Amino acid sequence: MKRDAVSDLWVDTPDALDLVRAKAGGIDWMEIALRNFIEKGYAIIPDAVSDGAIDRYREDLERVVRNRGGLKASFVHGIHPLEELDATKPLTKILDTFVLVPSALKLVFAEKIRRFLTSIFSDHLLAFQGLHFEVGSTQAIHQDTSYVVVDRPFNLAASWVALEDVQEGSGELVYYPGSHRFPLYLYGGRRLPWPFGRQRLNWKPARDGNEIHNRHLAMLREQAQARGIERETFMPRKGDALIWHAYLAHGGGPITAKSLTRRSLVSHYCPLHNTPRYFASIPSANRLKVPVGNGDAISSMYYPPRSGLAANLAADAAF
Ligand SMILES: O=C(O)CCC(=O)C(=O)O
Repeated sequence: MKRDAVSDLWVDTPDALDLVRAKAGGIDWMEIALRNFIEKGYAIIPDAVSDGAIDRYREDLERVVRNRGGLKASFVHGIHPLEELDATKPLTKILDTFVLVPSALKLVFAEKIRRFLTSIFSDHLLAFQGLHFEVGSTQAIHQDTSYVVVDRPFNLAASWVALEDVQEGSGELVYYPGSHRFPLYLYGGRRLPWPFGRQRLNWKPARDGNEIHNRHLAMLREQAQARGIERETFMPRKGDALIWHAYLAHGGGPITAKSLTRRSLVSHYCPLHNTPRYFASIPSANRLKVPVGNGDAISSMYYPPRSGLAANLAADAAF
């Protein structure tokens, strides 16, 4: 697979570190964050979101949940109305809350997060595949490119925003620093020669089966071990954010203190000129990049845009 088929972002070029100073525009925290993103595959942005914005989002979310406002959630691989699931169970993810709870947009597009992502993408942002967690996910360490698919696979990043101070034992976010430069693990293309069996970074369970995916997860552990990379843990305060590279191996650590919550919000982004692969599998009327101001946009595969998305955004005059 050719490098430019994977990414056309400056942060993935061999001379990226030489460009950091100019790209940071004299802003110290940006320079540190860009350097970390390039070298380690993630950047931590302290105080990315205000407590007030988080409190408002959490209150609005609770109200929408109480009113059975139509939110959906995934558990393992299935998608269900939230009311049918227990959000306090690990692996339950409330989907695209920014559609039905517009105050989420203040978190998804918080100024520092926007500024950082706009710099690495050299474009406006499209936010999609939002995940709200009440407790630690306990998800195995993985690379997002397996499941979050964009027409150019590394033109993708995610933000993880702490909605409360994270406590030890709550199933903290964990990751292998530097794993964004691990060799590409390719799905497809094994049984038939190119172009019939085109190589991909994403996993298609029905076609690929579980074995090749399990080997991918094992490979991440082996690569880390072979390079002497220790797993790191994110212990943020409320409002801190971590941005991960599309290929950073990360997951949810074990929950050893069962009573603890670990509220967090994950958003995936690509440059606005790129397109998530799911656009091909949803009704054409829903293939929208809905503007949210500042030139950025959101999209959702879970909620028909006309029945909420655009209307809610218009209603939230404060944004
Ligand atoms: O927050 C976590 O525990 C992990 C989240 C994650 O791996 C993801 O959203 O891709």
